[in-house]
Amino acid sequence: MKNPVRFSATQGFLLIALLSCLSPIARADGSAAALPVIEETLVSAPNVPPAIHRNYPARVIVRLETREVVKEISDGVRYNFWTFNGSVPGPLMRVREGDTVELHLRNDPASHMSHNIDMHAVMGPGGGAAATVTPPGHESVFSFKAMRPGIFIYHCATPPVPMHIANGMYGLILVEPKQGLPKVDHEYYVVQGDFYTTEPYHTPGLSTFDMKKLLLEEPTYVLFNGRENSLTGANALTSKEGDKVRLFVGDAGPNLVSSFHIIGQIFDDVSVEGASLINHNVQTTLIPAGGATMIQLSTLVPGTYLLVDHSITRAFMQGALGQLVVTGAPNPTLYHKISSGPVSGEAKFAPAVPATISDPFVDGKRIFTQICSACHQADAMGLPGAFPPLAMSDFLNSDHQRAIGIVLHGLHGKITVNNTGYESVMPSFGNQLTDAEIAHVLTYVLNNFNNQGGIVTVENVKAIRNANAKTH
Ligand code: HEC
Ligand SMILES: [Cu+2]
Repeated sequence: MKNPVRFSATQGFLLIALLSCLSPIARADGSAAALPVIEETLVSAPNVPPAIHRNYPARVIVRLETREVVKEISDGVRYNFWTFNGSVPGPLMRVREGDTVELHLRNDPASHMSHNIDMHAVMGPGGGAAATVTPPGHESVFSFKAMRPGIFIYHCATPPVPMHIANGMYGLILVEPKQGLPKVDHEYYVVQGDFYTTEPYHTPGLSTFDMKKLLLEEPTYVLFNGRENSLTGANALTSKEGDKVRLFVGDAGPNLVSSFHIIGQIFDDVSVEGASLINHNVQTTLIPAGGATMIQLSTLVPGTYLLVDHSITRAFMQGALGQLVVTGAPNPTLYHKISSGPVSGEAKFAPAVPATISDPFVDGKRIFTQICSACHQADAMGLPGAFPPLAMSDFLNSDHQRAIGIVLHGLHGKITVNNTGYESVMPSFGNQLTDAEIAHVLTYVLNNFNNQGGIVTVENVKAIRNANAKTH
């Protein structure tokens, strides 16, 4: 019998040529060694690497180092973070659909424990966690093919996993679709995370991780980019009138789901759950713990816009607050304040009880219960970190005139009451309360709650209201 498989010299040559052509794509070990190699440039949040303009796959080398660092979590409050590359979140990795990503994960020799990485862009055991367990002073290298486009969380997955995430070990990896993303004027990177400390919110000094609060899912801080005020003031995100902005927003948890919202902005396009479905005209988008999204918006009206988790306590009392500052000329067709000022004639906010009440103390108690106690509490003891006490308040007792001004015009900025600092906002009640009502409530407060007594008269209030009206 003839050998059924027999090649001529020419056929054999062709076969070898064909195999060697295919080999970069079809190698059995999957290492795609023939792809062009690109060293990923990493920058820290809220910045991101530039858009990808390639139309071919590459082998992208990403170098991360896990580091345990003590940094500020809020002004004057320090925390021992565990990080990728020293920052929370770790840098955003940007690759193209079809790329092979080669991750080099080093663990700082000064670390106290092993770390690894689970990337939600990976299809494979543990999202890479199984291949990257790295003790202090070691390095692990693993590669994966980024097969699906989208924006994905990465995080440390070393037990106890919630603790590694709660200490700041997370970031985002963007896998751009082959055709790229629509062009925008600015791109920013924000990751929300919840933090658990034994010390109450804003306790100066070093705060420590609290396992009990983690288990109860009762965070002390809920933060964008691992630090309160990381996106406010000089650090605010910026844009110009008419610009398009893309936000890559993640929620690392470990526990809370984010109701991400920008006050005064509607999102043009939101990639639902960071995937390929695009939703339009969204007010608030849900980001699950361990999820992310891409948001595109148009900044049409100049002003300062607040980024919040619209589980709003987290924004105003736990730190989940950022700013987007839009510069440009006012555009009255789109947004225009027409007027504000006192309404002529009778009181516009009719008091719930007629102001004919003869006893100022009864009236004062009514106003205190209806209005002041909402914040300062029924026992006037206030709430730590949020509302100062009116009970035994050295601040109140030392200056009645100032107290009248506070109720008339509100108060914000740093104050110290009974040796404790507060920095919050009290709204003004000058439009809502009459001079008599302000006199009554302050007199009531001054003569109750172990305060030092005293009387505030209608004339006192009138004088301060008029004095301020003149200077304004
Ligand atoms: C919406 C919450 C809120 C309400 C309602 C409110 N306050 Fe305040 N008040 C605050 C906050 C917050 C501060 C501290 C502001 C700061 O940190 O600068 C404050 C501060 C004060 C202070 C000075 C600090 C101190 O403890 O002595 C006085 C006095 C005061 N409020 C009186 C009143 C009175 C009287 C009423 C009712 C008419 C009232 N407040 C209603 C939130 C509120
Ligand atoms: Cu870790």
